[in-house]
Amino acid sequence: MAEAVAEPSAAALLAEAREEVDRLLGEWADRLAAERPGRIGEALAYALRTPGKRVRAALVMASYRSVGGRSPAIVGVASAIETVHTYSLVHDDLPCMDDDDMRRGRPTTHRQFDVPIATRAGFLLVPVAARVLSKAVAELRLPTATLGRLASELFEAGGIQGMVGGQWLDLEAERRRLDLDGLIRMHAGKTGALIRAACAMGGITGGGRGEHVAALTAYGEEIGLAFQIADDVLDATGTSEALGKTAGRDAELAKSTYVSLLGVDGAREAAALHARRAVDHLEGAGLRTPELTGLADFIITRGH
Ligand code: GRG
Repeated sequence: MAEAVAEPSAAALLAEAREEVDRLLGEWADRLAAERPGRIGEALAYALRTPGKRVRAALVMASYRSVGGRSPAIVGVASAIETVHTYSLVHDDLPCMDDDDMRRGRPTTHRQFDVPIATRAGFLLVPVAARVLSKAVAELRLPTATLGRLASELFEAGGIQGMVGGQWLDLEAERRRLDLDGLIRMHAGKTGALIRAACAMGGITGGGRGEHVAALTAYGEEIGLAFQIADDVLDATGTSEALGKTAGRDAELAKSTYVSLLGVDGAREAAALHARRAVDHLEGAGLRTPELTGLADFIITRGH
């Protein structure tokens, strides 16, 4: 895994997010394996237990705290997003998409099990995410209307207007050169939508005022782009060992990326620009916190 370089409060938050989300998703893994004994239950548990950086979870938690949220039960909302993200990784690695063998330093789910099981486990994680979210909202004692708002944010971001739509553009763009606008559209959907939703959901769960949720959403939109640009740079410059997945896949698949369009230095500058814009949105709304600025910095410097 890429080494985390983050300012102290962001580093502490990421460590907290990893510990808390791993614990909660570990409980869900046990529950699902007991509900569904056999290979599918095992595959669900395997995918949920793979150790990610939990950046989206940390963004939920930091956004929640930035508007005054204080309950530790926020980890449930964070884990719901991480569950959707995990499903996307299981499917992204399938032979019909990126066809990868390693993820998070471990064999991908279809390598550990097989393609039909990994395909089904990926789909099954979507209703699991809904269950995780709904349990979290009950624990936070929030009204049903808030559950509806959070579910809309999460599942719209995960759908054709967001992550699936962006991945679709990505698959269509293989071996075809995209221009910068096309690339931004693809990145904003494929990676940005879920990250944007993480920030919005943190603000909504914390009961943030309209303009605060809007600023967090704008921050999330910029930071989501910065994240995917940094991911493109890492794919081009990192090692498989450090990344926990096969490095250099974008070039192998002849994908258009920020690196193929702007070069490594140009891509790094673009990531830094989006991160700066992200923090400006917070500043404009008086929401700048060390955790949120530290996460913006972590996103563009990770793996350096
Ligand atoms: C049916 C077209 C269609 C799509 C299904 C597969 C899919 C949905 C979407 C793919 C979305 C995807 C994999 C985007 C890449 C996002 C990304 C940069 C992942 C890496 O995120 P990290 O670094 O990973 O946060 P960890 O492992 O730390 O969680």
